Amino acid sequence: MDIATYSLSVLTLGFCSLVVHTANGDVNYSFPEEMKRGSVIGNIARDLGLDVSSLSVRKARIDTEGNDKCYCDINLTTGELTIAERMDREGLCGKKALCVVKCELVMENPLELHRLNLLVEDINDNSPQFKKDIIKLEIGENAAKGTKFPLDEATDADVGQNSIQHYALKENGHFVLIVQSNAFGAKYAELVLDKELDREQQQKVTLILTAADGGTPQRSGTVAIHITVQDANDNAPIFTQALYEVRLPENSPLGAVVVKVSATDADDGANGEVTYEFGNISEEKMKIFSLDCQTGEVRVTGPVDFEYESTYELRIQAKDGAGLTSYATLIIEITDVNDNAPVIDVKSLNSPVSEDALPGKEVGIITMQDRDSGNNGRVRCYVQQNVPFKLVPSIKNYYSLVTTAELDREVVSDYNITITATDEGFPPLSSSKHIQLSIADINDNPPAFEKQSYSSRVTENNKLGSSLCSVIATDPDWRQNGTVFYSLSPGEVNGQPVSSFISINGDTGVIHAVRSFDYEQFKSFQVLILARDSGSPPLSSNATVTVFIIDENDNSPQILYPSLEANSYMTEMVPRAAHGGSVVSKVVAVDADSGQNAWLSYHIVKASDAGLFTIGVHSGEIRTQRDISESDNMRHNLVVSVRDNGQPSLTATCTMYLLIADNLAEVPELKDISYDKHSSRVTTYLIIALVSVSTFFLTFIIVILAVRFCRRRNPTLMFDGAVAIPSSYLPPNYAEMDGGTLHSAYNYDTYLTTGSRTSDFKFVTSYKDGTLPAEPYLKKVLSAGNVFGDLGGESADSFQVGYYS
Ligand SMILES: *[C@@H]1O[C@H](CO)[C@@H](O)[C@H](O)[C@H]1NC(C)=O
Ligand SMILES: *[C@@H]1O[C@H](CO)[C@@H](O)[C@H](O)[C@H]1NC(C)=O
Ligand SMILES: *[C@@H]1O[C@H](CO)[C@@H](O)[C@H](O)[C@H]1NC(C)=O
Ligand SMILES: *[C@@H]1O[C@H](CO)[C@@H](O)[C@H](O)[C@H]1NC(C)=O
Ligand SMILES: *[C@@H]1O[C@H](CO)[C@@H](O)[C@H](O)[C@H]1NC(C)=O
Ligand SMILES: CC(=O)N[C@H]1CO[C@H](CO)[C@@H](O)[C@@H]1O
Repeated sequence: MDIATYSLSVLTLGFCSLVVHTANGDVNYSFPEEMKRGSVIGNIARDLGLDVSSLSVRKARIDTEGNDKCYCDINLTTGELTIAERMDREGLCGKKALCVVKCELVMENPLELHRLNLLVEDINDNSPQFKKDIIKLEIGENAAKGTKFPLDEATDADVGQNSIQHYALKENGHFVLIVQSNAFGAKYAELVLDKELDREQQQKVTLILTAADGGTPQRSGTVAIHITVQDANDNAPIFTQALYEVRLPENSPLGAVVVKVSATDADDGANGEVTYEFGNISEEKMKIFSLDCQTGEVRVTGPVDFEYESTYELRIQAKDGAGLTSYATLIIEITDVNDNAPVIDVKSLNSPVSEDALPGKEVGIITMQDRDSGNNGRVRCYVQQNVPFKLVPSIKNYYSLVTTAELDREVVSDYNITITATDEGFPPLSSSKHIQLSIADINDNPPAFEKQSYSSRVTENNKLGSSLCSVIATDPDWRQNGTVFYSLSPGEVNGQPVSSFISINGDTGVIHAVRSFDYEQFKSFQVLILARDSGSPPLSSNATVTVFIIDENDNSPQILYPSLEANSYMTEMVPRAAHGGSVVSKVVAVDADSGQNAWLSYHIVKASDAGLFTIGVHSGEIRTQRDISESDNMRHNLVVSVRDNGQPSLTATCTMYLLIADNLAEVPELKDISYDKHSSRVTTYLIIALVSVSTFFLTFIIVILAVRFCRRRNPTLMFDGAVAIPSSYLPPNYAEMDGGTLHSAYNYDTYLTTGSRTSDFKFVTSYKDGTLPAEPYLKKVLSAGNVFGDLGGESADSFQVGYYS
């Protein structure tokens, strides 16, 4: 038989027994669920009053109605009802309050059927349970207090007291729990916001919810509630500093980062995105600084000049995505850099400066300015070396330029003054300025002659207007103060005005002769030349010009003896006893010229007896050549020529008459010697006069010498060795040194150097000497004697008066 057929037969059978048993009554057993297999529920035989031994005979067994599973079994030997299968109340009955499992006891022979009611009692074998492990909630942080959030209920398979009795929430700061029952009586919980959430403080809140049943022991189930706090834009950006203070050196390069400001916003997402911008900034500052709106970096975009603006104050705004803003202040202090060189400014300059300005005179006012500050702006200034100027600090940054020494335009007429100013920055900057200062002239220099004395030689008989020499005086002063004019100092030469001798060209200084000079008249003269500048008042200086006149052979020798007019009267007597070589006479001649021109030589040109007489070439002495014999003629005449040594030479001739006799009585033909009675008489007078003058002169000299001798120990005879020629015959220029070929001018100089002690004396002497006229021979000698007498002995030593012999 298959299962279906069996079931049908049992069902049919059971229906029949159900009816039977209904008549016999039920047996109820109550026991907790989940009893072990084999656990004894009760003794069915005893409860039904059946004989135990008959059970197995009568094939007693437990059946269920229909297909229901049979959870019990019967021990045939003891009659006990045992658990044959685990019985889960929740599985058999679910939420039913009473769980009854029905089965039947069937016995055969006779068929006997007993209904059994098995009442399964609940035990707390199920815990409350939530649907999910985690409950996720999203709550905005701006949710108000008291807001309720329903939660899913928990479930518990147990019933009655063993089902969920209460909920509990783990202690937390924000939420409390209230428990509600729904329409079906199920309990559920609601979260109530007790304290507002702050996302910025706590982004997530985790709660533990516990559901507990009422069984013993109690069972519970938990669930985690994860609450995500959702952001609200409840925070404005906040700067890290309310006030940023930075120092920025001036001239910072473009793009340099000044500072980086930063603000944070606690909000999330767009609400927390901060952008920066300048708050209410002027155009001007805008050009200098830029602000990166994303990074908050402030950069330099324009020229930063401390001297223009030393502090900048900027307001910076930070804004989040939703428009909340906050502000910070940025103060940029610009620090000085030594980028400005000092500036030198000449405020005033007194140029030109007069050269007579005293040291310390202010010639200009100068300012020094440096736009930098502190040490960078502290200026030191100085004037370059080697100019007589310095800077004297005055008020503030004003300086006076003053002279430090006396100025002289003639030495330096223009100054190139360099003023240098240096500041004390690091590195220092400096600048300099050139000032042109010129010095104004003062007529402070007289003209200066090249030489204090000039001399010029001019040959006598010069042409009129011939130039003698030129003088030059220089004057270093400026323009008319230095323009020199020459003039002759008014004076006299030999009683005549200087201007009648020479003239001077006022511009060139060339001196011209105005007349023809005569050496025999004067040998030299001296004039004073003036040089005057054209300043006001003018300054002048002087120099002496000595004009020496050079002799020319313009005078022929002049024979003094024998006189040219001499006749036989002037015959010389030669004693008969005269031996050879004895002097019988002498030709005396002078020459007004000097030097070579006056160097005379004597020659016999014609003689009546050629062998008897000779003449000393230089002395003019006529000597016998041999002893005079009886046979010689009594009368002789010699023609003597006297020649000077000039170029060309000039000559003069005379005739000498010689008579060989011991006395005049012997001369019978004396009367033959023709002569002019008148001239003879004149000659006689002349001789007498000369002799007397000479005698007077000699007496005078002797007196003077005696006086001298009394005063001095070593008197010196002045005319020592002079030939006994009448001194009145001395020619004007005849005073000469030994070796008389010297030129008169040199001669003259010699006198001066040996004889003079002062130049004044020299001047006076030479003037007198040189300008003495030729005629008064005696006077000349006298004055010469006076002069030398004044000079004293030693000068007289070198003085000789004589002629060549
Ligand atoms: C047994 O249980 C049934 C219902 O399940 C009830 O009607 C009957 O009265 C009970 N009998 C006894 C003796 O308790
Ligand atoms: C901006 O600043 C100027 C002066 O600096 C002021 O006059 C002006 O009112 C300010 N504007 C705002 C919007 O603050
Ligand atoms: C002054 O000196 C400066 C620099 O040394 C020079 O350039 C200038 O030519 C000078 N001026 C005169 C007038 O010397
Ligand atoms: C010449 O010097 C005078 C002062 O002695 C002065 O006043 C004048 O200006 C000077 N002349 C020139 C051209 O420098
Ligand atoms: C010539 O110059 C000197 C000084 O050099 C002076 O003493 C004298 O008076 C001047 N003479 C004349 C005439 O100017
Ligand atoms: C089939 C079965 O379980 N029989 C048991 C009945 O009870 C007696 C005594 O308790 C046991 O010995 C049997 O094994």
